[in-house]
Amino acid sequence: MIVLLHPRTGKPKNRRFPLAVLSIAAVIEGREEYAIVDGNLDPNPSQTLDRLAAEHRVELLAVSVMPGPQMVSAIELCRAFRKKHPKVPIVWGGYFPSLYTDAALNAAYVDYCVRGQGEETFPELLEALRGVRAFPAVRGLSYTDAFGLHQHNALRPLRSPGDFPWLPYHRLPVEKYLLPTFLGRRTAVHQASIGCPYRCQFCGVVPIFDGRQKTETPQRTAAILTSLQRQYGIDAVQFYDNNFFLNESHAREQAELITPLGLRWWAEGRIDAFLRYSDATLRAIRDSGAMMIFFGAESGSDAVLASMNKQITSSQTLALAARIREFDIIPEFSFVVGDPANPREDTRNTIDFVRRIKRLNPDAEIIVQHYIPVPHPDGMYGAVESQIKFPSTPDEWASDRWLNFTIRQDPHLPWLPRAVQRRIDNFELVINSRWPTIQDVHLPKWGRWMLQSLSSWRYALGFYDFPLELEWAQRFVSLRKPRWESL
Ligand code: B12
Repeated sequence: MIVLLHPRTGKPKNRRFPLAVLSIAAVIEGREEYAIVDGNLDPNPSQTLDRLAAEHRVELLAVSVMPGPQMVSAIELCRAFRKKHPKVPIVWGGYFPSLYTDAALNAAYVDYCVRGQGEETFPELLEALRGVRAFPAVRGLSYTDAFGLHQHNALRPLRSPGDFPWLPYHRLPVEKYLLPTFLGRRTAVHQASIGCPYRCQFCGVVPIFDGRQKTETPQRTAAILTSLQRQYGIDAVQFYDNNFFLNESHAREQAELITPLGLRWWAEGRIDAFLRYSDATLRAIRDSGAMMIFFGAESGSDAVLASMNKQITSSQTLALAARIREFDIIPEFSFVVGDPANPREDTRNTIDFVRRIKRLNPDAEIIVQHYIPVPHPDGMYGAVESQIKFPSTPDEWASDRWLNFTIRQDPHLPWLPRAVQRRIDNFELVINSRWPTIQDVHLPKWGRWMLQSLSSWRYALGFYDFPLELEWAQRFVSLRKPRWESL
């Protein structure tokens, strides 16, 4: 038996289909005996792994690992599993081992890493383990050879998700994954494409997919969503694509095909692409149920945008903020704050820019993130290579210092003065309190009102320092949020 493990990523109320392991399951479905263990659902995944190992001959433990809390959970589970079942090989796949392959291989509980797309590499790894293929012949695979050296086989060309079978949703208790969100009562997730064709120098997608993207046809996306609606009654969907909208005709066709389903949906798009679309296309997107689109605005300074290789301008962001309002789609603008060349000025500019956006479109949602670098083939944004040395083991990545870095909280960056970091955090707190996100369906009305009342004077005066009362208020309301999900 093969065990596919999706370690816990967060709170049960945020549980979604574990698409990464489902994509691997899809290519072995009907051909291999396998089980899926999802740490977002299973209260004791370690015990489940032991039970499976006691009841079956487990041939391989295959683990999906994203940087951050999921990696912490993966370490704990893999270490315990290795101790009890030392003969079972362990493979890691996903963003963590793809970005930090050597660090992953340095762990005593990781034998193989699958870099990038896994659907073809995984069955070939099984063949290699069974002795019918040589390990060096498995593209996308990394491993430690007999001399203790890390071998990184060449990456394989990207394939469209449409080239692989549909996901075997029936292997999961689907009901437990269709939870309420701001979009609907039964929200599904779907990823229609893999990779991204842009090369932003702060982004962790580029080193893995090297500026490439492959997308399934709009017909296939629509057929999958139709089937999920018929079988399981979904009424909303979050698209996980890094870049859901390609050219205008694709976007239009996609929108028209899903309109009859009456779904409400969220996706990520590019500001420049959206600005180019005609009014008719934007209306079609809205009519198909688009409620909110996430856009990487990143900065209000054109010089900073150029140094990130973002390929948009700040005036495009302002134009989109105004235009999209007419179509009743909420834009969610994300910012990467703390330009290493001048973090103080960048922070000041970004705060001013966000205020301009809010004047143009008060419904716009704002995400403020500290810039944290990732290894990048074109060089890290800010050319900070000499200032940062990444950990060389997963355990070090799991330390408080590096976990805070990964989740962009208190990231301890040598170029970011503490006072500026605090300024960014304080601004984020004020703006999140002044306009609590509509995505938080657990926030009661009184809590929303309280946060808005407490923060409005601060926002009006541009006074963000020492927001102790807001910290307290946020904690107070989050403690009293109703919990409607059950494990
Ligand atoms: C959904 C998601 C989340 C969800 C996770 C929900 C869940 N599934 O349980 C949540 C909201 C929790 C989340 C959080 C974070 N995320 Co996130 N997330 C994503 C997102 C949008 C989709 C991932 C996904 O499921 N894709 C669908 C599957 C099919 O694709 P995939 O994961 O790439 O899997 C393929 C391959 O990687 C490989 N593969 C994956 N696993 C395995 C396992 C095996 C055994 C094999 C063989 C192959 C394999 O094969 C799969 C099929 O080809 C991606 C962006 C993206 N579009 O990829 C960001 C992304 C992965 N997240 C990212 C980050 C940084 C985070 C956070 C650290 C951010 C933060 N500020 O806190 C947190 C912490 C994560 C945690 N809790 O551990 C980054 C990672 C790169 C980086 N910069 O380091 C991404 C790429 C976003 C970005 N553009 O920066 N995230």
